[in-house]
Amino acid sequence: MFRKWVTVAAAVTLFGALTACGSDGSSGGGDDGTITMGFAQVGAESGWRTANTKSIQEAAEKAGIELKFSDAQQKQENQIKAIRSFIQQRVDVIAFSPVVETGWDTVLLEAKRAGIPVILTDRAIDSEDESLYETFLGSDFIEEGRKAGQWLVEESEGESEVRVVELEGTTGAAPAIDRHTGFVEAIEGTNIEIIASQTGDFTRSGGKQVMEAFLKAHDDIDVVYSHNDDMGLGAIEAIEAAGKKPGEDIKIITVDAVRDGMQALADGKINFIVECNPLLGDQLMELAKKIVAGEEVPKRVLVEEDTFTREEAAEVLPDRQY
Ligand code: GZL
Repeated sequence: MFRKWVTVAAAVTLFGALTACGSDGSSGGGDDGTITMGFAQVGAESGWRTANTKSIQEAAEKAGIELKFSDAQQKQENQIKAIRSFIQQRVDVIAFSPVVETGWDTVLLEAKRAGIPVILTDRAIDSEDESLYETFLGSDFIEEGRKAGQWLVEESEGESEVRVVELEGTTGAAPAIDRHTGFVEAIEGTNIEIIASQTGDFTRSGGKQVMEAFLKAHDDIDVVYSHNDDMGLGAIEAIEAAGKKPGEDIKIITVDAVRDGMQALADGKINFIVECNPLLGDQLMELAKKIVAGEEVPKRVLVEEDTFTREEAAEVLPDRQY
Protein backbone atom coordinates (compact mmCIF):
# COMPACT_ATOMS: atom_id res chain seq x y z
CA MET A 1 0.00 0.00 0.00
CA PHE A 2 1.40 3.39 -0.97
CA ARG A 3 2.01 5.41 2.15
CA LYS A 4 -0.94 7.53 3.12
CA TRP A 5 -1.03 10.62 0.96
CA VAL A 6 -2.06 13.13 3.53
CA THR A 7 -1.45 16.61 2.30
CA VAL A 8 -3.18 19.86 2.52
CA ALA A 9 -1.68 21.69 -0.42
CA ALA A 10 -2.45 25.04 1.03
CA ALA A 11 -1.44 27.63 -1.50
CA VAL A 12 -2.80 30.23 0.82
CA THR A 13 -3.81 33.30 -1.15
CA LEU A 14 -1.94 36.44 -0.16
CA PHE A 15 -4.69 38.95 -0.62
CA GLY A 16 -6.76 40.03 2.38
CA ALA A 17 -9.43 37.91 4.03
CA LEU A 18 -12.57 37.58 2.04
CA THR A 19 -15.40 39.71 3.34
CA ALA A 20 -18.28 37.60 2.17
CA CYS A 21 -20.85 40.26 2.02
CA GLY A 22 -24.12 40.06 0.23
CA SER A 23 -24.85 42.84 -2.21
CA ASP A 24 -26.61 44.59 0.67
CA GLY A 25 -23.35 44.59 2.66
CA SER A 26 -24.60 41.93 5.10
CA SER A 27 -21.95 39.67 6.50
CA GLY A 28 -23.55 36.48 5.12
CA GLY A 29 -25.78 34.03 6.99
CA GLY A 30 -29.48 34.45 7.60
CA ASP A 31 -30.97 36.72 10.28
CA ASP A 32 -30.66 33.84 12.76
CA GLY A 33 -27.08 33.13 11.55
CA THR A 34 -28.11 30.08 9.51
CA ILE A 35 -25.96 29.67 6.43
CA THR A 36 -27.67 28.66 3.19
CA MET A 37 -25.56 26.73 0.65
CA GLY A 38 -26.50 26.06 -2.94
CA PHE A 39 -24.85 22.84 -4.17
CA ALA A 40 -24.89 21.92 -7.89
CA GLN A 41 -23.93 18.24 -8.14
CA VAL A 42 -22.71 16.57 -11.37
CA GLY A 43 -25.33 13.82 -11.33
CA ALA A 44 -25.71 10.26 -10.02
CA GLU A 45 -23.53 8.49 -12.58
CA SER A 46 -21.45 6.29 -10.29
CA GLY A 47 -21.08 4.73 -6.87
CA TRP A 48 -18.51 7.42 -6.12
CA ARG A 49 -21.02 10.17 -6.87
CA THR A 50 -23.69 8.57 -4.69
CA ALA A 51 -21.26 8.41 -1.76
CA ASN A 52 -20.16 12.00 -2.41
CA THR A 53 -23.77 13.28 -2.40
CA LYS A 54 -24.56 11.38 0.82
CA SER A 55 -21.47 12.85 2.48
CA ILE A 56 -22.44 16.41 1.52
CA GLN A 57 -26.09 16.07 2.58
CA GLU A 58 -25.22 14.44 5.94
CA ALA A 59 -22.49 17.00 6.65
CA ALA A 60 -24.83 19.94 5.94
CA GLU A 61 -27.37 18.48 8.38
CA LYS A 62 -24.67 17.99 11.03
CA ALA A 63 -23.28 21.51 10.51
CA GLY A 64 -26.72 23.18 10.67
CA ILE A 65 -26.28 24.51 7.13
CA GLU A 66 -29.41 24.78 4.98
CA LEU A 67 -28.63 22.91 1.74
CA LYS A 68 -30.30 23.64 -1.60
CA PHE A 69 -29.21 20.66 -3.76
CA SER A 70 -29.48 20.12 -7.50
CA ASP A 71 -28.56 17.09 -9.67
CA ALA A 72 -27.46 18.16 -13.17
CA GLN A 73 -27.67 14.69 -14.73
CA GLN A 74 -24.11 15.24 -16.04
CA LYS A 75 -25.15 18.27 -18.12
CA GLN A 76 -23.20 21.52 -17.81
CA GLU A 77 -26.21 23.64 -18.82
CA ASN A 78 -28.14 22.22 -15.87
CA GLN A 79 -25.34 23.11 -13.46
CA ILE A 80 -25.21 26.65 -14.85
CA LYS A 81 -29.01 26.96 -14.48
CA ALA A 82 -28.76 25.75 -10.87
CA ILE A 83 -26.00 28.26 -10.04
CA ARG A 84 -28.10 31.07 -11.54
CA SER A 85 -31.05 29.94 -9.44
CA PHE A 86 -28.90 29.97 -6.29
CA ILE A 87 -27.82 33.53 -7.13
CA GLN A 88 -31.49 34.54 -7.55
CA GLN A 89 -32.27 32.96 -4.19
CA ARG A 90 -29.35 34.91 -2.66
CA VAL A 91 -27.77 31.93 -0.95
CA ASP A 92 -24.78 32.69 1.29
CA VAL A 93 -22.37 30.37 -0.53
CA ILE A 94 -22.36 28.25 -3.70
CA ALA A 95 -20.48 24.96 -4.05
CA PHE A 96 -20.33 22.67 -7.07
CA SER A 97 -18.40 19.90 -8.79
CA PRO A 98 -17.86 21.17 -12.37
CA VAL A 99 -18.83 18.37 -14.76
CA VAL A 100 -16.22 19.66 -17.25
CA GLU A 101 -13.25 22.05 -16.85
CA THR A 102 -14.29 24.91 -19.15
CA GLY A 103 -17.26 27.24 -19.76
CA TRP A 104 -17.76 28.57 -16.21
CA ASP A 105 -16.33 32.11 -16.23
CA THR A 106 -19.59 33.90 -17.17
CA VAL A 107 -21.81 32.36 -14.50
CA LEU A 108 -19.08 32.54 -11.83
CA LEU A 109 -18.64 36.25 -12.61
CA GLU A 110 -22.39 36.66 -11.99
CA ALA A 111 -21.96 35.00 -8.57
CA LYS A 112 -18.93 37.22 -7.82
CA ARG A 113 -20.86 40.37 -8.77
CA ALA A 114 -23.72 39.21 -6.50
CA GLY A 115 -21.17 38.94 -3.65
CA ILE A 116 -21.73 35.17 -3.31
CA PRO A 117 -18.51 33.14 -2.70
CA VAL A 118 -18.01 29.92 -4.68
CA ILE A 119 -16.29 26.71 -3.58
CA LEU A 120 -15.15 24.09 -6.13
CA THR A 121 -15.45 20.52 -4.85
CA ASP A 122 -14.16 17.28 -6.39
CA ARG A 123 -13.45 18.60 -9.91
CA ALA A 124 -11.52 21.75 -10.86
CA ILE A 125 -12.11 24.32 -13.59
CA ASP A 126 -9.67 25.60 -16.21
CA SER A 127 -9.95 29.39 -15.88
CA GLU A 128 -7.45 32.26 -16.03
CA ASP A 129 -9.40 34.06 -13.29
CA GLU A 130 -8.75 32.41 -9.91
CA SER A 131 -10.76 35.11 -8.16
CA LEU A 132 -13.94 33.40 -9.42
CA TYR A 133 -13.74 30.83 -6.62
CA GLU A 134 -12.46 30.88 -3.04
CA THR A 135 -11.00 27.38 -2.87
CA PHE A 136 -10.82 23.92 -4.46
CA LEU A 137 -11.47 20.90 -2.22
CA GLY A 138 -10.74 17.52 -3.75
CA SER A 139 -8.15 15.12 -5.11
CA ASP A 140 -4.95 15.38 -7.12
CA PHE A 141 -6.12 13.42 -10.19
CA ILE A 142 -2.71 13.55 -11.89
CA GLU A 143 -1.23 11.84 -8.83
CA GLU A 144 -3.99 9.23 -8.99
CA GLY A 145 -3.03 8.50 -12.62
CA ARG A 146 0.65 8.33 -11.65
CA LYS A 147 -0.08 5.81 -8.88
CA ALA A 148 -1.97 3.61 -11.34
CA GLY A 149 0.87 3.79 -13.87
CA GLN A 150 3.58 3.21 -11.26
CA TRP A 151 1.86 0.03 -10.05
CA LEU A 152 1.66 -1.31 -13.62
CA VAL A 153 5.33 -0.47 -14.29
CA GLU A 154 6.37 -2.46 -11.21
CA GLU A 155 3.93 -5.26 -12.11
CA SER A 156 5.28 -5.46 -15.68
CA GLU A 157 8.98 -5.83 -14.84
CA GLY A 158 10.54 -8.26 -17.33
CA GLU A 159 7.56 -8.34 -19.71
CA SER A 160 8.48 -7.80 -23.39
CA GLU A 161 5.55 -5.49 -24.02
CA VAL A 162 2.26 -4.66 -22.24
CA ARG A 163 -0.76 -3.50 -24.23
CA VAL A 164 -3.27 -1.29 -22.37
CA VAL A 165 -6.78 -0.18 -23.32
CA GLU A 166 -8.01 2.90 -21.47
CA LEU A 167 -11.60 3.56 -20.37
CA GLU A 168 -11.66 7.35 -20.02
CA GLY A 169 -14.03 9.35 -17.85
CA THR A 170 -16.34 12.09 -19.14
CA THR A 171 -14.71 13.97 -22.02
CA GLY A 172 -13.41 17.34 -20.80
CA ALA A 173 -13.74 16.46 -17.11
CA ALA A 174 -10.73 17.20 -14.87
CA PRO A 175 -10.47 13.61 -13.54
CA ALA A 176 -10.50 12.22 -17.09
CA ILE A 177 -7.86 14.64 -18.39
CA ASP A 178 -5.60 14.39 -15.36
CA ARG A 179 -5.84 10.64 -14.72
CA HIS A 180 -4.73 10.11 -18.32
CA THR A 181 -1.88 12.62 -17.94
CA GLY A 182 -0.55 11.05 -14.75
CA PHE A 183 -0.73 7.50 -16.15
CA VAL A 184 1.08 8.45 -19.37
CA GLU A 185 3.79 10.23 -17.33
CA ALA A 186 4.36 7.12 -15.21
CA ILE A 187 4.67 4.68 -18.13
CA GLU A 188 6.86 6.99 -20.26
CA GLY A 189 9.89 5.11 -21.67
CA THR A 190 8.71 1.67 -20.50
CA ASN A 191 7.43 -1.46 -22.30
CA ILE A 192 3.83 -0.36 -21.65
CA GLU A 193 1.74 1.05 -24.52
CA ILE A 194 -1.82 2.43 -24.59
CA ILE A 195 -3.25 0.85 -27.78
CA ALA A 196 -6.74 2.40 -27.47
CA SER A 197 -8.56 5.03 -25.36
CA GLN A 198 -12.26 5.88 -25.33
CA THR A 199 -14.68 7.53 -22.96
CA GLY A 200 -17.22 5.40 -21.07
CA ASP A 201 -18.54 8.57 -19.35
CA PHE A 202 -17.81 7.18 -15.88
CA THR A 203 -20.79 4.79 -16.07
CA ARG A 204 -20.91 0.99 -15.77
CA SER A 205 -22.92 0.66 -19.01
CA GLY A 206 -20.48 2.97 -20.79
CA GLY A 207 -17.51 0.90 -19.64
CA LYS A 208 -19.17 -2.33 -20.77
CA GLN A 209 -20.03 -0.99 -24.24
CA VAL A 210 -16.55 0.42 -24.85
CA MET A 211 -14.87 -2.76 -23.59
CA GLU A 212 -17.03 -4.87 -25.94
CA ALA A 213 -15.77 -2.72 -28.82
CA PHE A 214 -12.15 -2.97 -27.63
CA LEU A 215 -12.40 -6.77 -27.44
CA LYS A 216 -13.77 -6.93 -30.99
CA ALA A 217 -10.99 -4.68 -32.32
CA HIS A 218 -8.01 -6.11 -30.38
CA ASP A 219 -7.15 -9.74 -29.58
CA ASP A 220 -3.98 -8.82 -27.65
CA ILE A 221 -5.20 -6.74 -24.72
CA ASP A 222 -3.15 -7.27 -21.54
CA VAL A 223 -4.52 -4.54 -19.25
CA VAL A 224 -7.55 -2.28 -18.81
CA TYR A 225 -6.86 1.10 -17.18
CA SER A 226 -10.25 2.46 -16.15
CA HIS A 227 -10.69 6.01 -14.80
CA ASN A 228 -13.26 4.77 -12.30
CA ASP A 229 -14.53 1.56 -10.69
CA ASP A 230 -17.93 1.69 -12.38
CA MET A 231 -16.51 1.53 -15.92
CA GLY A 232 -14.13 -1.18 -14.71
CA LEU A 233 -17.08 -3.23 -13.42
CA GLY A 234 -18.74 -2.84 -16.82
CA ALA A 235 -15.52 -4.02 -18.46
CA ILE A 236 -15.55 -7.14 -16.25
CA GLU A 237 -18.99 -8.04 -17.63
CA ALA A 238 -17.74 -7.62 -21.21
CA ILE A 239 -14.55 -9.64 -20.58
CA GLU A 240 -16.48 -12.52 -18.99
CA ALA A 241 -19.03 -12.47 -21.84
CA ALA A 242 -16.08 -12.86 -24.22
CA GLY A 243 -15.02 -16.01 -22.35
CA LYS A 244 -11.93 -14.45 -20.72
CA LYS A 245 -10.99 -14.16 -17.03
CA PRO A 246 -10.85 -10.55 -15.72
CA GLY A 247 -7.90 -10.07 -13.37
CA GLU A 248 -6.06 -13.00 -14.97
CA ASP A 249 -6.28 -13.05 -18.82
CA ILE A 250 -6.72 -9.27 -18.74
CA LYS A 251 -5.54 -7.28 -15.71
CA ILE A 252 -7.68 -4.35 -14.56
CA ILE A 253 -6.63 -1.14 -12.78
CA THR A 254 -9.30 1.31 -11.63
CA VAL A 255 -9.71 4.51 -9.60
CA ASP A 256 -12.22 5.32 -6.81
CA ALA A 257 -12.25 2.32 -4.38
CA VAL A 258 -16.03 2.25 -3.84
CA ARG A 259 -17.49 -0.87 -2.24
CA ASP A 260 -18.40 -2.70 -5.48
CA GLY A 261 -14.94 -2.06 -6.89
CA MET A 262 -13.24 -3.19 -3.69
CA GLN A 263 -15.32 -6.38 -3.69
CA ALA A 264 -14.23 -7.14 -7.27
CA LEU A 265 -10.63 -6.45 -6.17
CA ALA A 266 -10.96 -8.84 -3.22
CA ASP A 267 -12.46 -11.42 -5.62
CA GLY A 268 -9.44 -11.10 -7.97
CA LYS A 269 -11.38 -9.60 -10.91
CA ILE A 270 -9.67 -6.20 -10.49
CA ASN A 271 -5.92 -6.14 -9.72
CA PHE A 272 -5.27 -2.66 -8.26
CA ILE A 273 -7.38 0.31 -7.18
CA VAL A 274 -6.30 3.90 -6.56
CA GLU A 275 -8.60 5.55 -4.03
CA CYS A 276 -10.42 8.80 -4.78
CA ASN A 277 -12.08 9.87 -1.56
CA PRO A 278 -15.71 11.07 -1.99
CA LEU A 279 -16.23 11.91 1.69
CA LEU A 280 -15.67 15.66 1.34
CA GLY A 281 -18.81 16.79 3.18
CA ASP A 282 -17.43 17.76 6.58
CA GLN A 283 -14.43 19.61 5.12
CA LEU A 284 -16.75 21.43 2.70
CA MET A 285 -19.03 22.68 5.48
CA GLU A 286 -16.08 23.85 7.59
CA LEU A 287 -14.64 25.76 4.63
CA ALA A 288 -18.06 27.30 3.91
CA LYS A 289 -18.44 28.54 7.50
CA LYS A 290 -14.97 30.13 7.40
CA ILE A 291 -15.59 31.80 4.05
CA VAL A 292 -18.99 33.19 5.05
CA ALA A 293 -17.40 34.51 8.26
CA GLY A 294 -14.83 36.31 6.10
CA GLU A 295 -11.88 34.15 7.16
CA GLU A 296 -9.03 33.33 4.80
CA VAL A 297 -8.87 29.74 3.49
CA PRO A 298 -6.24 27.87 1.42
CA LYS A 299 -6.79 28.10 -2.34
CA ARG A 300 -6.45 24.32 -2.66
CA VAL A 301 -7.30 21.66 -0.07
CA LEU A 302 -6.45 18.04 -0.95
CA VAL A 303 -8.13 15.05 0.67
CA GLU A 304 -6.52 11.92 2.13
CA GLU A 305 -6.29 9.00 -0.34
CA ASP A 306 -4.78 5.53 -0.53
CA THR A 307 -4.25 2.62 -2.90
CA PHE A 308 -5.29 -1.01 -2.54
CA THR A 309 -4.09 -4.44 -3.65
CA ARG A 310 -6.27 -7.56 -3.42
CA GLU A 311 -5.08 -8.43 0.09
CA GLU A 312 -5.55 -4.87 1.36
CA ALA A 313 -9.09 -4.70 -0.05
CA ALA A 314 -10.13 -7.87 1.77
CA GLU A 315 -8.72 -6.37 4.98
CA VAL A 316 -10.60 -3.03 4.86
CA LEU A 317 -13.87 -4.10 3.19
CA PRO A 318 -15.78 -4.96 6.39
CA ASP A 319 -15.35 -1.42 7.78
CA ARG A 320 -15.58 0.51 4.51
CA GLN A 321 -17.90 3.55 4.68
CA TYR A 322 -18.61 3.58 0.91
C1 GZL B 1 -13.55 12.05 -9.15
C2 GZL B 1 -15.00 12.13 -9.58
C3 GZL B 1 -15.29 11.07 -10.57
C4 GZL B 1 -15.18 9.66 -10.00
C5 GZL B 1 -16.22 8.98 -10.80
O1 GZL B 1 -13.31 12.96 -8.14
O2 GZL B 1 -15.27 13.40 -10.14
O3 GZL B 1 -16.62 11.23 -11.03
O4 GZL B 1 -13.90 9.10 -10.13
C6 GZL B 1 -17.33 10.01 -10.77
O5 GZL B 1 -16.65 7.75 -10.29
O6 GZL B 1 -18.29 9.75 -11.71
